[in-house]
Amino acid sequence: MNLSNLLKSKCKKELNICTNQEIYVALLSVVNELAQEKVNNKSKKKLYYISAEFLIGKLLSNNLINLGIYEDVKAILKENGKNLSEIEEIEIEPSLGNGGLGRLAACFLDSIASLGIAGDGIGLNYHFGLFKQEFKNNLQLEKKDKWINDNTWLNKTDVTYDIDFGRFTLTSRLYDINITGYNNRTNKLHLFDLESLDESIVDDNSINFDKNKISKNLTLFLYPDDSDEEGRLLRIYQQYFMVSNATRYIIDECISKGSNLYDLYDYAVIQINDTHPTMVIPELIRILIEKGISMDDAIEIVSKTCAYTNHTILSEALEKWPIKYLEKVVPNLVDIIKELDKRVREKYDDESLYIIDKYDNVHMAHIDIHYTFSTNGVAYLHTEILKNNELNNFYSIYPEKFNNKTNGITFRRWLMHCNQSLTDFIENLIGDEFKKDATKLEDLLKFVDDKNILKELLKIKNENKIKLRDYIKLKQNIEIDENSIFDIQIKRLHEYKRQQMNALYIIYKYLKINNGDKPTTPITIIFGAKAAPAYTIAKDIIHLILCLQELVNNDPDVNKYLKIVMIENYNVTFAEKLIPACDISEQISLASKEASGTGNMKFMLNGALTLGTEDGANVEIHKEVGDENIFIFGESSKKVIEHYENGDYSSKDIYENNAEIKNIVDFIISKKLIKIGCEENLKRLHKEIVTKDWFMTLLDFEDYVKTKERAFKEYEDRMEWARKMLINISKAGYFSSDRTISEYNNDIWKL
Ligand code: 26V
Repeated sequence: MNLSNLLKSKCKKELNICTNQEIYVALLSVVNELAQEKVNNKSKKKLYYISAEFLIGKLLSNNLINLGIYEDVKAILKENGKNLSEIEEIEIEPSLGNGGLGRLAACFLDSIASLGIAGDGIGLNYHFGLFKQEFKNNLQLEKKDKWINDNTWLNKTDVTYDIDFGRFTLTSRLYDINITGYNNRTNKLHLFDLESLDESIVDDNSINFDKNKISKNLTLFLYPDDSDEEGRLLRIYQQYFMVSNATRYIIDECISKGSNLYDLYDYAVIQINDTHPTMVIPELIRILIEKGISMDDAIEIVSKTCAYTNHTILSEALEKWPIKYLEKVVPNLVDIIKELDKRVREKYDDESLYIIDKYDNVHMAHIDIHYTFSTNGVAYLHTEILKNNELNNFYSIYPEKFNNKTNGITFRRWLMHCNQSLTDFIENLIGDEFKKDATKLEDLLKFVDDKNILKELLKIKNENKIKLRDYIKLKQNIEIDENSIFDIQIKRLHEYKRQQMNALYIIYKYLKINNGDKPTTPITIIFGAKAAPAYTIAKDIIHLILCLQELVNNDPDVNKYLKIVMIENYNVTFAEKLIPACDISEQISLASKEASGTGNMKFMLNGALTLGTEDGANVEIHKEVGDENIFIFGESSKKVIEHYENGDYSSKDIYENNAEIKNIVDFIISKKLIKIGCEENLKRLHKEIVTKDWFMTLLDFEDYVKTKERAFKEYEDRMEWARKMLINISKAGYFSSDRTISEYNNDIWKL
């Protein structure tokens, strides 16, 4: 049946009289049918990518692109007076991730399928996701994000398991989402859910619920608040539920393909995405022992089957669970974890390598490194810091296990889907090979001195800026000028990412403009960020930005030159509109702290120039584009690490000895801002910056301002800027997740 008839048959009437909603539902069904035809269950060995987050974004148009029917569907709808982008608006974005870690997992699934590799994702189906962010009185409020309705990509399966928590048993059910590859096979994202979940226990309009009712709350939220013991226990319940289901599923599938379990690693490779799924190691050992395999053999089999990816060096983010929590939640695993620890102690006389420390905390990452065959970092610098600093003791005993896999992004979503005009422009210049082989983008370098081409590139950027202008007006009722410079910082809110430094720049600029020192080209500074509900200082930073937004945008003397936008409920869908419209990409983390970053790559690919520190993958972006085509500032990671080692950084010294900085920082608690905001929050943030500033904002502030001013100045020369844009786009090929996944496959998975 041709596509048009198939669609009609799903709608059961002529398309021109269907509502958008009806067409959306029909497309969902068409896509699932076509995707299902491409599922391939024949391969012997398979990858299982276990992750607490899969930030997949809306799937309709990506699936249409990957199935090769996007243009056809668009045309058929147009013939019938319908508009595909309006239909895309109907889809609700699943709220299954927090930030880069979850979005990386989603890009990886796309690339795995697109490269034709047999590999499925395994995670949890959180009904209310992370949370929906709302702003009220310039503060962040958290609401439940009910993303599941009758028309999602979730397909209910017959697979259910009884998961034994020692003190009680809970039943799971598996829901599958089809992951279509670009002109290739379909894989699956397996999301386990709790059969007895009760959505009604969450208060309306909030994220509050009884954390003790595990049989009702287990899959309500991603990262439920863990500032108290109940919250921490709930996270362990969730993690065990995830990995116990995963283990059962993997073992069943491998046995059905003929594994005798002694050869499990010939059938399965398990990639552990950060430490949230670490308990898969003792759980798999436990199940193998249950099946009659000895402890020695079970440990060996599991160590040959599992590999671990580290995504952060921040010690507060490296999971440690008190053994007494594990005794309560997963008593079946405790003896195994103690045995794993005992074996480490027998071999090494070095406390820093132990799994259970002297305070009886279980270090999850240590289980991973000892009992998997591969530990990788996510960008060159990050892996070097793991090897030479953070995990140096482990690196000394297992040099062969450590490897780097620099992150990547899928160009299907972050170019072809989100920036169709740029995609067409590139295709007209160099053909369509870059869609399968991203390094072909380098062919664009032929055009760097072609004025007409550069003008066309600027025109595309300007059109994307107009689209964003209209979208922001529609969503947030803020008016911005498309001829201003769009300077964008979108990422989780965290002190190490230093949104506060950008906020201080706003104060700097506001004071300058008030003093009559006006920028030649107006500037629009855009933020998007959610702060963890219990992370007070992060929420204070959002508060500061929102207060500045109110102050600046309502000041008639300033708002002609400077505008601030804080995007409400920043998510993948919003990112897809922001990134193509960006001029300057803010990647300003304290050097050594951002493991990689992936937004930096998306911006580069869409022709934004990076303003950044030598951190994470910025280092590699810098190397690709050269000094001329990026704005680098700030202290090096080496120096920063030395500051931490010597404990010799003092923000107070800088504050007290630099009158301009003092003036800017003190503006946080000025009458003007306190009138707009909450005195308590602003004072707390001010104090934090002056007396602690753990992530060294003031250390880099002057260099940041200087470099940002230089970038704004260089923006004036439009041709020169466009040349830099084109160079960034042409050098982005390395950051395709197809490259990353090929490396994982060649070095680790071997599928
Ligand atoms: C988690 C937490 C949890 C609570 C306390 C503070 C804190 C700080 C950081 C994190 C991050 C956990 C892991 C993570 O999401 N890492 C991100 O992984 C991305 C994909 O590899 C990478 O691009 C980002 O640089 C890295 O931050």
